[in-house]
Amino acid sequence: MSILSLYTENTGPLTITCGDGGKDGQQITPRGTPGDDLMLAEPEVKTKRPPFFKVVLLNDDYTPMDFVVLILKDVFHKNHEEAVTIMMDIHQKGEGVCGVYTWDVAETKAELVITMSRRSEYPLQCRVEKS
Ligand code: TYC
Repeated sequence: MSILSLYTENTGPLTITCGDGGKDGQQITPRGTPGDDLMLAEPEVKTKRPPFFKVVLLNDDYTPMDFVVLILKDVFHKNHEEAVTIMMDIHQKGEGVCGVYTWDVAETKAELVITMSRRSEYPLQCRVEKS
């Protein structure tokens, strides 16, 4: 049994044991450079995209339009035109998506909407749903 040391591009030195080809206990260091035939195939690394969540604002009869526009600008970083368009969409259709984020960001923005609304004594509601 011999030891063969190889270098992989990303993970650096890699030592594998071989059934033959070298005296027992002898270290074989190939002269290979990354990219040639001596390179070992990298183990397949499975990456997963994080799940995304929509923050949905709901219409009601009491929250002033200006306040919803302010929320859309301050919390969701919309410009004035986008904020007015989204607010009118929610006003007409009953609800609308303000943005899509990872869980922590979506949850924080939804909490901020509720905190700001209650402080101003408006009943504005929002929910977070899987995208
Ligand atoms: N319907 C509200 C009004 O007429 C405005 C409004 C828009 C409220 C969007 C909530 O999410 C909302 N004052």
